[in-house]
Amino acid sequence: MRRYSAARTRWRAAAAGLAAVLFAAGLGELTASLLAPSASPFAAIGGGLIDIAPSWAKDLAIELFGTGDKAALLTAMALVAGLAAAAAGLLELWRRPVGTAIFVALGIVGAVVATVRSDGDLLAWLPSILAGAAGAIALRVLMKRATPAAEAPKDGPDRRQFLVWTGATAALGAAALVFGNLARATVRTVEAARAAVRLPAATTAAPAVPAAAELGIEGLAPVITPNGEFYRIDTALVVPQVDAADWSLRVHGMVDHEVVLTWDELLALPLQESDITLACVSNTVGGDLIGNARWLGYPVRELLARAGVSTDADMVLSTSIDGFTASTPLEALTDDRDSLLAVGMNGEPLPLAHGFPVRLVVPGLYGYVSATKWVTELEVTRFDRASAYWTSRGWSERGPIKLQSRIDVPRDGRDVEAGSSVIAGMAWHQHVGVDGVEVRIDGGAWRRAELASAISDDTWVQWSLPWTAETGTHEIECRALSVDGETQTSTPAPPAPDGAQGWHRINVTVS
Ligand SMILES: Nc1nc2c(c(=O)[nH]1)N[C@H]1C(S)=C(S)[C@@H](COP(=O)(O)O)O[C@H]1N2
Ligand SMILES: [Mo]
Repeated sequence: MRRYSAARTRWRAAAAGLAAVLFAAGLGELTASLLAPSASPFAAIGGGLIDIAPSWAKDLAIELFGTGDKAALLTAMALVAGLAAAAAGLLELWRRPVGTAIFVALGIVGAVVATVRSDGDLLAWLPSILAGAAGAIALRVLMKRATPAAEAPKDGPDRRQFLVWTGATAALGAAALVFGNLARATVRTVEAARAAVRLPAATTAAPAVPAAAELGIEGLAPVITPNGEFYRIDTALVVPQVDAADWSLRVHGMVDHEVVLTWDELLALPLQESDITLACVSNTVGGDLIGNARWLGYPVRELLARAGVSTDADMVLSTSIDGFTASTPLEALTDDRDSLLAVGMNGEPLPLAHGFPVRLVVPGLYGYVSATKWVTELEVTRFDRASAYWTSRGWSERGPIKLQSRIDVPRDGRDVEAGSSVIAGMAWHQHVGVDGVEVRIDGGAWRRAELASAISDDTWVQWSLPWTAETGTHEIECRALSVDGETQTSTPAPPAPDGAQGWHRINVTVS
């Protein structure tokens, strides 16, 4: 047997902590996958962190990671969990039972957060409590084997025994993690329910997309964004699983009579199809948190008319199954625009991540004040009586989408071959309309680009300009002109509080 070494014991304690946390996480995920996906300790604590994080942290996360913000959060949480677990191992070595107490405490925190965040899920606390207890017990058991036996303190622990026990614990945990995620993926009842949905044809179909709306330039965003490429932004760490058969929408508040709508009732109503470009207020100048789809849904205007809206009301607070809320100016839901209670996206039921079974889509407003996914409630109210998820976190109360344009071709920073070339991009000012786009090179004169056919004022539009590229480095800028006479401002502004602005400017090298 090797001589007992304090340094080696510290490594063993840290390893015991890591194995214990893997074991705990595995058990937590496995039970959550069988009970409720949102009750997984990771999802509960991550979701809680998203809710309590200050706005600047969320803005930064979206700016840095875009739609990868959730993967970034999970990676960071895994790293922190690993470090905390190693620390718990060391603390158990030096100040027993502080390490095991940390596991128990984290389990309790997870259970409380999961319970608070769950929609009446009676067992939401269970995965976290099991995980905390499993972690504490695993740490106890492994630490016994990491430290010398009381009867032979000079000999040190049995090295082989420690390795076998720790390895087995970690392997069990990893297997449970993998199995838990597989189980969740194969259960997928809501994905199956979605696959079985047959949407009715639209009573009012959208006109065909004009052939001249799509310039077909390589590298230019297509005028209709395929569902798989559509940006996704939301606060839901785990995509809510709402079966259409269980879905209903309640319209209440300042109305003459409450209306409750089930999925079957909704599909039986005359549905309308409309091409609408959705944009996120967090989109930076030149960014890609914007997409255009053909939506199928019931006009919100008709639904509100059925409920009878009080003349005192000026806002509709929509609520998602996951607790997210948006406050939409009433007039945007009652005027003649195509605000939809949408069930279809580009000819399919809504993808789960985009709000299956039902979401709101409102032309002209950023998503945070309008596009509630997994929507279950519309409360007719007033701006001075209620506020919503983002507006209570400092974002502007009204969220009209700003006049914007972007250069897609050539890509910023790319090399361009000298000679005849093309500059192309997108421009948008939803529910107002784009009248033109101008481009200038190296600060020279503005030149009018050719505008593709717009699908409608509610959608973005492609533009292009032939360019004879001369050797050297060049700066290219664009600005859009609005149907209402506005010229896109050069004054830059960050996304908060009401959307980014300024000209998109790129630099390329021609050789
Ligand atoms: N339930 C729920 N709906 C939501 C959000 C959310 O966080 N939760 N985010 C909103 C925001 S900020 C935007 S920009 C759009 C994005 O819709 P998409 O993910 O389908 O592109 O959804 C909106 N609807
Ligand atoms: Mo957004």
